[in-house]
Amino acid sequence: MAALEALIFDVDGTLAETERDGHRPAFNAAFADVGLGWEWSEALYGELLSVTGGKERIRHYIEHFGAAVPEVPDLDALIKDLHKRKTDHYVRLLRAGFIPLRPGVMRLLREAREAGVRLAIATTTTPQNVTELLASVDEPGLADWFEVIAAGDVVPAKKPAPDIFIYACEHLGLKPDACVAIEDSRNGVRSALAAGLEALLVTLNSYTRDEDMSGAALVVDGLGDPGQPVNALSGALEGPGWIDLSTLRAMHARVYGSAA
Ligand code: XBP
Ligand code: MG
Repeated sequence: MAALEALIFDVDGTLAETERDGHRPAFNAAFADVGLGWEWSEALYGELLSVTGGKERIRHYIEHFGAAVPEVPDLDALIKDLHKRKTDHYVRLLRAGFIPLRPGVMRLLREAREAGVRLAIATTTTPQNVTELLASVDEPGLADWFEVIAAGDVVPAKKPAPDIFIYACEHLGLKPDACVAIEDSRNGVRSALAAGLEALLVTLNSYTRDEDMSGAALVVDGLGDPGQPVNALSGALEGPGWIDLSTLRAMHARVYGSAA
């Protein structure tokens, strides 16, 4: 029965609300660069989020939404070019400081670091998007707090496949039962559970609040902060009423029966 040794964070929707006002306009700007006439509305993007990975999402849109595609000799090259343009636009948004971390994230990261609980990231997004998001926070060297940043194409299969969480645990040198995973989406829940990370906290957001998070140990509407308690939609919320290390330790102990 392992003690809690590490927190493994998802990025998009978990560390920050990046999708609606970050990735989505970046995709639309890339489509405009190439004159495609494609425009992903908030509602359409919410549907497209069922497919993880920006390149995979563009391909899904082409194949399933009747998108008008220019006559090109190599569709893969077009998708790759669009995604590179999108990433450049997204990084510009991050560098301009348009995408803050969600409430409570820095507090929890600091608490874990001070308690010697190790930190890692397991995300579908492009690695540069992670380092640029962390660099945009007013905490110099924040990226270095994470021993492992497992991101994007570093694994063959993206969420809901377990690959990225398995990669993170392996590079931490920890078994899943020594970790807590923090996610925001159904795809993330499926990925973490398939990787054996049953001590799983879900922080819902506007895109994922209606998704089926079955299997998560605790589902809340955010991390909250002192004086800003959160609502638990499923699972037992122990501790001060917002998500702190004691809450995560209690959740981990409940799942694995280990000493909190
Ligand atoms: C969310 C994703 C990513 C982003 C877009 O990742 O599925 O694809 O939507 O980023 P997670 P890219 O929730 O696992 O952090 O365009 O770089 O894929
Ligand atoms: Mg996410």
